[in-house]
Amino acid sequence: MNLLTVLRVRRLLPLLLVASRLAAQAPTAQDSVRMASYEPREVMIPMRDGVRLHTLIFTPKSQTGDLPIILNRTPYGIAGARASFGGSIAELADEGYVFVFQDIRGRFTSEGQFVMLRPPMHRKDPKAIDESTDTYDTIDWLLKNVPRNNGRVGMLGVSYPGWLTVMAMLDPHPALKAVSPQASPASMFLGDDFHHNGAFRLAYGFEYAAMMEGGKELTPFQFDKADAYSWYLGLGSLATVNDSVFKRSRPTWNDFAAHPNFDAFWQREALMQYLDRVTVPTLNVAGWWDQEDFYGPIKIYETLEPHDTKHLNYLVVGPWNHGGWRGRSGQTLGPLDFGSPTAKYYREKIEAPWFAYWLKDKGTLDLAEATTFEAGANAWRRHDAWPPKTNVTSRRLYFQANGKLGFEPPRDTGRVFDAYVSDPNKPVPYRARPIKPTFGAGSTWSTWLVDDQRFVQDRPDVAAWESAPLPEDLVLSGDVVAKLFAATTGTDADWVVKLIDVYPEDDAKLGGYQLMVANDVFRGRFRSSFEHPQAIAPDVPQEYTIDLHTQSYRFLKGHRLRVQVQSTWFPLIDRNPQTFVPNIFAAKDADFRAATQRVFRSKGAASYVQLTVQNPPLVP
Ligand code: PG9
Repeated sequence: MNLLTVLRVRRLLPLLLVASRLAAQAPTAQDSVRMASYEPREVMIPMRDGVRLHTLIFTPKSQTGDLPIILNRTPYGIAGARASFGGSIAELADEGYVFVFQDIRGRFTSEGQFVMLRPPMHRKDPKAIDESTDTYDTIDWLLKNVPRNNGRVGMLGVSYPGWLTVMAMLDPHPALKAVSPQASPASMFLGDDFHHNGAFRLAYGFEYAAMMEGGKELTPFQFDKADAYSWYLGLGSLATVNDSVFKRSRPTWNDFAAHPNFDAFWQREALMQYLDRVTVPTLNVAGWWDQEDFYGPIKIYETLEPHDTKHLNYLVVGPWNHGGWRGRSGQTLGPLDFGSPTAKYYREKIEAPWFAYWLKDKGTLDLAEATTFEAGANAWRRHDAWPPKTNVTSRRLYFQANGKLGFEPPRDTGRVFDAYVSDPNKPVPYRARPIKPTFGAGSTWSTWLVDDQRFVQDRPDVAAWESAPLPEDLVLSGDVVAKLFAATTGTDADWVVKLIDVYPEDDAKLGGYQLMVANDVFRGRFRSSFEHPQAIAPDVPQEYTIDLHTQSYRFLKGHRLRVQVQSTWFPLIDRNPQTFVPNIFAAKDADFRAATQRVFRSKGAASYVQLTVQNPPLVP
């Protein structure tokens, strides 16, 4: 593929790389001036094992004194890096740094072999190479070979580049003085791109492996159907994928199929075990509606926190989708308007001063431990801990009779439940059909989390409970957890829980809109252990705890709260056959069977969503 084609494909990829995010937006005159004010130099930097990595070094044409270096490493290609000066890193570019962009091992024109999320090995084997040692070697080379650097390096990246930033901070080069891992995954089995609570994220996992391991360039998978839902359903059992599509050409797919449980493969990949100290000032960044990696950045912050004796670990969460803070304004997301350009605010008021403080000794650091954007109130909040420890109360939102939802615990006794039939051969779509491909031309994947959930409200295989209109604002500020007492007539089941804000019918813009505020899926076979799945005893109610993560969100007076429960979410999540088989990737078509799901709501078996509510709510 020639360079022009590569650039075109890359422009079409949604939200992958700092540079490609920018390339989608037409540069303003000011952007063009900024882009032209940096001079690129292309080098191959040698690593300790002789492999050379393709790197672009941009220096300001009018550099006057020594400058710090800001490093971005990526698997997505650096050819379009210059465009990022126009927008996604404009505020940093105005501050003045030497910017370095690098293709990691085996990607584009870098030498060596690419390994998906190459596990850190250097602590066990001092001779091993990994992304941590590659970053170390790169920094060492830059300090010696970039004229007029001030000896300090900062690093940032979104998603895979965010994960690479975490790798850099594990055992950092002494010159690494500040890092910002943004939307970095932390565990691909427990909560990020590839699985959530053991449920396989089919569309993302399949299309990502197809694109990343189809050669060095990024080529989105070509569907021969307009509706990806129909295409994925037409595959039947995933056992056919290698024969009919990949022909064993995608190592990452083969790993999915060979490791259906949280075994040594996924355990080695999970970051938490490596985060045993805060080595560098760390600015963790996440988006409330991140469709790819929300578990990761929160988990990384939380895992580092007990080690943060010097107060160097910070958190920022805004009203963004995956990488939305690198988009030009961040005032809107899908139909939502947050009343101010939140992404610009973050870059100007938080990120740029943060790096200038640590890398240039500029200014003072006026950053709260955690800064969150409270959607609904549309205001930034400063916290001295996240989740907040003070002024919050835990409240249970119970599933009640006649589809009602409320804070009063159920009084009914006996076998009281709501039921639906879940058929994996007719799964509930995760968004309105036709569903477009995840990557490539026309993709709308990046905003699916803010889709109106009314499109499934009348389906018989989606159960729902809804509150009366709120008499006053209700502010979530912290953790959200669902507790389900549920039974299936099958021997395995998925449980999807969505917490929804229902706008009043007379809302001028979004009348009746059903906005997801928190959600997740839990694969029932893993209820006792992610390592050792077990069949579910048919018809026996079990208690499921489903982490719906954390939120800072104001349900406004007059809005209603709604909870939806369903057992398929396709093709976001692969189909659970609902018949226990050792490995779902090897299931037979005949294993996929309809089952009746019962969600209990009695005094002794109450199902509810536990909210952390701010008390009293701050004035908006
Ligand atoms: N969410 C993407 C990803 C990160 C790490 C591994 C696989 C995928 C990304 O946007 O980079």
